[in-house]
Amino acid sequence: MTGLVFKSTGSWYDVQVDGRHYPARVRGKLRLEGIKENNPIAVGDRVDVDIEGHEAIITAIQPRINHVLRQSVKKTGHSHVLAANIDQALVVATIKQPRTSLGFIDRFLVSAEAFRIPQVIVFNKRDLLTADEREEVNKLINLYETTGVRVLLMCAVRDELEPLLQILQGKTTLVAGHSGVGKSTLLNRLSPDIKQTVGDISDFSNKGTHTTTFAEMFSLNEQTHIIDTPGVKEWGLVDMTAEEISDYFPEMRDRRLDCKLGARCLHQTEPKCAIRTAVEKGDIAESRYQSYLSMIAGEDNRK
Ligand SMILES: Nc1nc2c(ncn2[C@@H]2O[C@H](COP(=O)(O)OP(=O)(O)OP(=O)(O)O)[C@@H](O)[C@H]2O)c(=O)[nH]1
Ligand SMILES: [Zn+2]
Repeated sequence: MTGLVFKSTGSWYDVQVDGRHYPARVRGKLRLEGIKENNPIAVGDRVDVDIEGHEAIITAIQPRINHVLRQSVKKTGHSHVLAANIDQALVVATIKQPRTSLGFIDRFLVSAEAFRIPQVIVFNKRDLLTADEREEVNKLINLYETTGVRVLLMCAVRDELEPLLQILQGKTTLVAGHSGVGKSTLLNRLSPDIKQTVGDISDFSNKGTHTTTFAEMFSLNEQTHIIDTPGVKEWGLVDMTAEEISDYFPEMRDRRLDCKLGARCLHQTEPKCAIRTAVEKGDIAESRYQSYLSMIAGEDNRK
């Protein structure tokens, strides 16, 4: 039988089989091609299971369409699979109370792009914006839409959820956001289950450390899933070289072929750089270029 992994603590799993949830464990040592860890089962994985009484036994991990890595908590250089089989990645951001930095948004988008996952931005707390701030957010919406991102401006406490539900329907969406942006407010409104299940986390907390950094999946309906990622500050830019980062800025990807130094150009001070020329002409947004520079410098703009 096939099961879908909703929760993974590294030793126990919550697996849905035929619409029912089972606590699950692994029999033997499972490996997945290209992954060094043993039993690299992640939220979103499809697994082969046997049902034994009230428990499910995972016997194999099915091939993935993709996965997202996060760096190890202890910064040992190892990375873990945070979630698998993701259709899109959504970041909740705010212009104020608190302000999400563009560096954080860009880093999120670039990381998703590197895993070939389409992106969505929800700018929340629309109700708090002054006319000037509204104009600022409209410019950002325009900027991100031209780079191929879907963008919604909303008020999580009041708005109809229909436009967001349309974006989510039929997909598995990884959701991230800084503390305070209204992610919980939004998720709880999307599904009453989410609050309940969040309260259940203590069942798992004594079975593994770092519980708060585990991703968890919720169903909105049979075809629609949300993966909440508390540890999102740690994901992305894993194993990425400076040379490849501009490949994950869609507006830089094609232009960089025109740089005089070709693939060796890092678009900093090199001569005849097509990216810098495009920034000077206003064809690439200054804020995106600054995010790029900060990423290749290895700066931590996960705030
Ligand atoms: N004015 C306004 N307040 C909002 C909106 N959405 C959420 N809030 C408020 O913002 C605060 C933070 O919301 P949360 O949903 O807890 O934010 P979070 O992103 O989950 O943050 P953590 O719980 O810290 O992870 C709460 O007081 C919410 O009521 C909104 O659209 N407008
Ligand atoms: Zn260049």
